[in-house]
Parts: sequence; C-alpha cells; structure tokens
Amino acid sequence: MPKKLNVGVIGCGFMGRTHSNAYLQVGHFFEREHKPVLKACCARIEEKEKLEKFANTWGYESLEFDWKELLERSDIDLIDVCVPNVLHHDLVIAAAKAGKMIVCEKPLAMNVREAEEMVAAVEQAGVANMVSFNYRRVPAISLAKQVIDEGRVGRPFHYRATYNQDYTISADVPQGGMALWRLDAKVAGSGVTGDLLAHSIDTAEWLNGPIQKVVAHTETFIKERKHAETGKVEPVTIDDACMFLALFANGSMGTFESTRYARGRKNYSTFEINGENGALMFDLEDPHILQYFKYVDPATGKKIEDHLTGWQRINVTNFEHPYMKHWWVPGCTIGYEHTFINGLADFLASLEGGPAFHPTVRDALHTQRVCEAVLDSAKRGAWVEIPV
Ligand code: SOE
Repeated sequence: MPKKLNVGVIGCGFMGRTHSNAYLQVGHFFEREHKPVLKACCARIEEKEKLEKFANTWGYESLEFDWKELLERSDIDLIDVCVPNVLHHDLVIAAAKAGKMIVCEKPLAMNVREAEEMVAAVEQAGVANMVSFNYRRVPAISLAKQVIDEGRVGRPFHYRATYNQDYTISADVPQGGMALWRLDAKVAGSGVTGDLLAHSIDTAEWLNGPIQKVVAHTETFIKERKHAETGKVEPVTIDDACMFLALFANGSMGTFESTRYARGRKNYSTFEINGENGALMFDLEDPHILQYFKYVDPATGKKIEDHLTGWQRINVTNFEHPYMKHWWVPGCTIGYEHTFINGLADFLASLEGGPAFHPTVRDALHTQRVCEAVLDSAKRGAWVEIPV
C-alpha cells in the first residue's frame, strides 16, 4: 500500500513549478512507498489569481493565503519553501516547530546567523529535511562524485568552477518585484554569490571536501536601477559578479567565477578538477557529458597515458550511470527538471530506510558560511577563514 505524503508548497513561481512537477513525476519513474500528494499551495492574497492558475495547472487540492494556517493543518506532512530568500528563515523555523518535514530552496538563508537558527530549529524538531541544491542530481555530476570516490582522480591539485549568466546586462532591467527579486539585496541577501556560487560551492564541497579559506572580489556594474515595487531609481546593493580563490582542506587550490554579465551565457555552470591520477570536466550547457582524462589505472596504480590518450567524453545516459536506469534507454537524455525528480526520489528513499539524504540544512549552513566569508573577504580585501 503506498503511503501518502501530503505536501504543502509555499510559493508559485519558477521553483514552485519545478518542485510541483517533481512531486507529480517521481512515482512514475522511481518505486517508492511514499506517494506525494499535492495537498495545498500557498501564496499571499495579492497573488490570488496567480495561485489559482498554479493550483489548476498542477492539480493542487486546496489553496491557502496565510502560511500560518497552512502550518496548522494536520493533513500536511511536508512543507516546501519555494519563496524568495528573505522568507526562508521564518517559514523553515515555523515548519520545524509544527513538526513538518521540510524542503527548502537554496540558498538556505540570507546570512549565517539566520541559517544557524534554522538548523537549530530543524535539528531540535528532528524532522527530515532537504535543501534544493538540485545540480548534485545531474547524472554526470553524480558520476563525477563516483569517479572521485573510486580514486580515479587521486590527489587533487586544482578545482575550477564558473557559473555565468547574462540576463542583467541591460540597465533597463529593474530590481525587485516578482521576477527580479534576485537583484534586490533586501530580499535575496546577496547577488551571484548566494544565487549562483552557492550552487558551485555545494557541488565543489560535495566533490572535493570543505573549503577552508577564501579571498574574493565582487563588482556591481550597474549602480542604480529602478525598483519594480517603489518605481524609484535606487542603489543596487547586490554583487553582479564575484570571483574568489579558495583553499580546500585537502590541500587543493580552487578558483570560482560568477557573473550575470557574461554575454551569451545563460546557465553556464562548469567545473574541472585536476588530480594526480586523472581529471574531470563538466559543463551544464552540455549536461549529459562528463569529460574524463585517465592518467593512471586505479586497479594497478600504473601510468597508462600514451600517445593515444586524450579526454574521454562520456555520454552519461547508460543504465549503469547514476539515475539513468529510471529514465529512458541509453542515448536518450534527460534535463533540468529531472534533477529535482532525482533529488526527491533520494529524499523519499531516505525516509524509507535508504541512505541518509544530503544536502540537509546543516550541509547548506556550511555553504552559507562560505558565501558569507566570500562577501566579507570582498569587503575587506583579505583572506577569510571558514569555521568548520
Ligand atoms: C537564477 O537565474 C537561477 O534561476 C537560480 O536562482 C537557480 O538556482 C539556477 O539553478 C538557475 O538560475
């Protein structure tokens, strides 16, 4: 008998859509005891029309306009927080106190102080939780983790990440409001550091272990923009672009770059790791490919590079690749929305006695510490250590 998992989603924007789709699809592709039910969606009364349309599109059973009432409902098992960052803290803490399981969009919080309070509340309540760093569940990135754990990269020397987009180049793009709250520091907390580099940091620490210290520089190219809500031209206080150097606990060196001013780049997230035994390279604009350079045979420890050795482009669509046996046949690719479905499938498996789910709020707290250290370093122009 399937076990119903009654979901209440707060927010009806881009992330509300990706998560709703995951709840609807997961049972079609992964065998799990839990069957998510789209019980309720919630948004402010000002968004009534939008929420009604959202509820109809995805088939929600009910609508709420006050999140406190949603949390009081005994027929809701899991609260999914898909609203702008400034609201994460209060919603997650209240959901934990109400004993609900929690799914929260990234970044976890506006800052480390908030994130610490959220982790304390969630851990005190002992509720299952997940933070949506969805890119860990790109099969090629999961394969990179497997290849590293198999020792095929060996001692890492360098880690290089970029996360570039181009949608804020025009000075006419306003800040604030429904679609562009990511440009408003009061709502987003920070710019590319919290929005994009948080993804790169989550992936980097998952693959290459904790970052110990950073030195950063940020830039705000367009200093004033019209605010969509006030109609006034206001100073822009987010970081439009950020670059930082990092030292990992394993002794390797990292470089990270992110901007929303990389003309031509839409969602260009890459990483490369160079180790003693091999190297890996990934590019989200070519998401089903993992590139691998093999220098040493891990079975014998002997050098195998010869005159025919080059980078292998692994088409990560075979049944033996992470997640792929749940999808189509080899060669048929999956995309962005599937990363949320794969993540949810792992989360449900963890409720059913499977491996513990990551990233949790505690994992996301560490990412938040790195983000805050990056912003602090950019302000002070100095190296900043990250507390463990
Ligand atoms: C920003 O444009 C954004 O939507 C991020 O907020 C998401 O986390 C990222 O995955 C895609 O880009």
